Order: sequence, then structure tokens, then C-alpha cells
Amino acid sequence: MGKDRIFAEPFRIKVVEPIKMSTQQERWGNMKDAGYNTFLLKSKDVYIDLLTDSGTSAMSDNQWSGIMIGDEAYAGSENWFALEDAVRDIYGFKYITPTHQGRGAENILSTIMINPGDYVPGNMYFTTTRFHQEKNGATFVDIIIDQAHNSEAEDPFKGNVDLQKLRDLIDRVGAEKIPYVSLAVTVNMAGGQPVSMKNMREVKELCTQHKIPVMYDATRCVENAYFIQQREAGYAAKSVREILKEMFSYADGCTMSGKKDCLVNIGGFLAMNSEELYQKATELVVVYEGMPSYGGMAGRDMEAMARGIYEMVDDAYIKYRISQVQYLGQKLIEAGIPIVRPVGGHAVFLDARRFLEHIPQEQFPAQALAAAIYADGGVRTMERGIVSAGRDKNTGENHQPKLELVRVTIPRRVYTLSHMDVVAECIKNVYTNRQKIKGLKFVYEAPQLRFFTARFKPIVPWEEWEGTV
Ligand code: PM9
Repeated sequence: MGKDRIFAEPFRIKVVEPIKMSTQQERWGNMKDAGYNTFLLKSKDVYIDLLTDSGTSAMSDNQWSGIMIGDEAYAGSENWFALEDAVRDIYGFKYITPTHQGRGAENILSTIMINPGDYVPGNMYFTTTRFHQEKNGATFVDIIIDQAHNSEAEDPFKGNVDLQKLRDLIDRVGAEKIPYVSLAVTVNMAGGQPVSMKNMREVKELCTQHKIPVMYDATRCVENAYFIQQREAGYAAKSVREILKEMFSYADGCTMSGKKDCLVNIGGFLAMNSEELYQKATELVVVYEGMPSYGGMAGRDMEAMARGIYEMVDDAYIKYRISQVQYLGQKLIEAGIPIVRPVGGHAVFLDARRFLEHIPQEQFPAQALAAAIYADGGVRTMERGIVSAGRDKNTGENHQPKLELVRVTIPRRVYTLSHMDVVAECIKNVYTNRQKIKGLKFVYEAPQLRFFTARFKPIVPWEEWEGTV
């Protein structure tokens, strides 16, 4: 966003999808029926859906026209070659294995690279990523800078790796026990925070010295590239596309959830430069995903993704995308709402510890806050705190992340600035009524990735209040 300049969506709206307002009373009831878990709400009962930016993008007319030329041959679809070309062109890797979504790529990568007893360092955990690493016998080691765990620390590149932490791990366990470094650009669980180009270069240099591959989680790499353009010296005149190319020159491969940056509703891939690794990935993709020329995607989905990849690097689009998130963040900052600073790329993250100081972490304040926001304004958000962090695989004890957050996630090209105003009003009203929110306890907890399906009930009844819509 140009300094203090007004901005608007760089598109016109051609098709609309009506959304329904519910009553306050209905929403308190829906929340109880969903066990205070926003994942378990019905979409039809949600007014503004900010659960996730994953698979929720609005596709362009160009992408929809691509859907009509889907080549649904079982093997060798034309759309696969379009997707392969687009990934090679924009991400720069030699070999691409398509998957149905990001975790399909994580499954294959973890299976082919990890041996039991290995350690995988990464810049903060992500739920599905760590799950697949642990399932294959590795221990995840967090090597992100300390500031990333502090919601109030203002740092332009809060996703950076602390190189000393990486060196210490190499000294402690030996490079041969580290199959790869997992580098997320941007870092979802830290608040959508970027990694600087300098840091990527340094991580690669250190890893090269020790013959450790660097694999990116490229899920939101375009957002990372935009932050580099805006914040890192020497990049202001470069396009996001050029910046991406340099970012990937410091990686040996990446996993990708196409459901985010690539502006599609389904799809993903694993990409790499090593032919040997590609051979192994090809052997597994047929087991878990499908032919190496579709990997769980329909031909039409691959075409939409190939076209989305070119749209995502349009500088006007990405500027709008991030500006919309900043707009909401700024409104909340002005209202004195505690949020993660600086505002990240895909979402505004509320700091539930400071929002609900009266609820201890073991009573799931972020879970309770997400439930309250839905009940107030029909706005659906996601817990990203102790529930998402799950349990330690060895001790069975809850992980206790320093960040106890609610993610207010903005889908791409879906909502307008007016929707952001409504969301801000809702969160402000919840803040006013925050003492009425009480802690929760588990009614059901799945053994893995529990946040998706867990059910809760209040420890003491909540005093319900009048909401904003
Ligand atoms: N992220 C999100 O809402 C989807 C549901 S929560 C598990 O943020 C990263 C950084 C992600 C991510 C999904 C995946 C997995 C990998 N890395 O959902 O399997 O944010 O396509 O991607 C979600 P898939």
C-alpha cells in the first residue's frame, strides 16, 4: 500500500454468492452444538468465514475458463504439462510431483527422507508438517529466532532461523542425523511472519557446508516475497516474481499447498532438483496420490492451478492481498485489541493470553475466544494455541506454546473492506464483553491433529451477550 494512499480491490465482481445472517440466539446454540470448535460449525451458519485461507480463494474468470479445458485422461493430461511448466517457470525446480494438497507432499517428503531417530529442524512447527515428521520417527527441533514466540516483538523478519540454534543442533546430533532443514516461508504459526532473503542465504550456506538439504514449506512464499520487497534493503525495485526466483535458488526443494498462494480450491506438489529424490517420490506418489501426472488432482484442477500460479505473482494482486490484511490489523490496533505484531501476510492473529487474561492456558483461552467471536458476529476464526499444538509424542503431556492465538484468516479475493469493518466491530464487541467468556474443558480429543475434531464444554456457564449482527 502506498503510504497513506487509499486502495481498492484490483478486480470487479462478476459472480456473487449470497451469505446468510443468523440471529444471536441461533449462533449461541450452533456454538454449543459444535462443541465450541469452529471447525465443527456448518458453513451455512457462518456469516463471514475467516477460518482459513486454505482452499477458500475466489478463482478468476481466466481460471474458470481453464476448468472448461480439463483433460481428464488418466495419464499424460495436457493440464499436467501446463502445471509442470508453470511450477518450473515460477518456482525454478527441475522435478515436480503433484499431490492432492500440501500434506500429501509432506507425507511423501517425510517418508523418503527421514530415518527413525533423525532430527528435523524448522522455523516453528506446523501441525501437519510436524505430524508427518514424527510419524516417520523424527524429532522436530524449533530453530526460529526467540522473538517469534513473543507476540509483541516488532521485527520485520520474525520468521528467521536463529543460525546459532541450527549450529548447536548440528554439533549435538551430527549432520548425518539431519535429513533436511524445513524452512517455512512465511511462518504460519508465528503469525504469518516472513523470512528475510539474507537469512535464507545464510541457512543455505551453513547447510551446504554440512551437506544438509534445505526444503521449503512454500505454502505462502509469494506473501514472503512481498514482505522482502517492502522491507529488505535492495529489493524495492524487484518484482515479486524475481524475488521468488532468488528465494528458491537457496532451496533444494519444497512442499506446497496450492490451496493458499496458488489461488485454487484443491491441489499441491512436491518439487526438487535431485533426480534421485524425484525417482523415490514417483515410486510413492502412485501409492498415496495417483499417477505422477495427476497426483490426486483432476485435469481441470491442474489447469486452474497452472493459471493461478501466474496470477499470484502479479504485483498489483499481492499488494492488495497483504494490504487488506494490514487494514484489518490496523483497525484492531487502533481499538487497543492485543494482536501479534507486526501484522502478518495471511491473517491477523489475536493474542488470547492478553485478550482473556482471566483464563489460564490449560483452559484453552484461544479456543474459547474463537467460539465467542462466532457467537457475537457470525465470524468464524481458528484456534492456534495449545489445542493446535497437541501433545508431546514421548511424554503425552500437552505442548505449551508461548503463543496462544486466534487466527482471523483472510481468504484471497473473497471479502471486501466492508467485511473487514464488520469483523473489526465484532472483535471490539467481544473485547468489551471479554469477562463473560470462561474457560473450556475437553469432551472429546482425537489422538492426533486434535484441533480438527475436538469437542469442548465450558468449565462454568458463560453469561451470553448481545452481538454485533
Ligand atoms: N494450512 C491452514 O488453515 C489448512 C488447515 S490447518 C492444518 O493454515 C502450511 C504452512 C500450512 C498448511 C495448511 C499445510 C498443509 C502445510 N504447511 O492443508 O494439506 O499452512 O493443503 O497443507 C491450513 P494442506
